[in-house]
Amino acid sequence: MSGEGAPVASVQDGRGLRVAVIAAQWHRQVMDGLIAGAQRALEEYGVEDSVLLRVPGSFELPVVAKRLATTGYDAVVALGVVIRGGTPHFEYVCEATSMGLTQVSVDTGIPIGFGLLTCDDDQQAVDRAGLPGSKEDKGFEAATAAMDTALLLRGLP
Ligand code: DLZ
Repeated sequence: MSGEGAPVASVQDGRGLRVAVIAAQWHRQVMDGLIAGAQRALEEYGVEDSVLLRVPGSFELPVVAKRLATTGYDAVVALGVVIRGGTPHFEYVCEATSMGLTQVSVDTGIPIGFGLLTCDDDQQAVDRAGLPGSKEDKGFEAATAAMDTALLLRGLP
């Protein structure tokens, strides 16, 4: 189910990790797929300490990510779906969210898995949602990226 060029995942031992998953509430079916993919990744890594929080929309992901990243979580997984509409709103939400998450991650040193789908239409989102028939599983990918990075950082001075 991974896209071409996606890294070959190898399951690591994430038992000591505290992981927070934050998920926006727009586009419910696709979000359900992303959340399920992220939770499956946490299960495969054996994560025993995790939380799932819902935020109103993708724009709210960075501020909640910052709180979690500064209160003891080792990794945050940010999930959202933004579908292009007829106004420039899409660009504003996508840019603000991705810049905000980058800033939080770099400023705090806590990895944030980037599970924000920015799509032209519903089909592109479904294709990436890890649902039956989807081509990719971006929730799973974002979670494994965050956990792999947290484990990597643990081994660095
Ligand atoms: C307002 C809005 C719109 C039009 N579209 C989306 C979307 O496709 N995906 C998403 O996650 N959120 C959307 N939002 C909500 C904004 O992210 C935000 O929650 C509101 O502007 C309130 O701050």
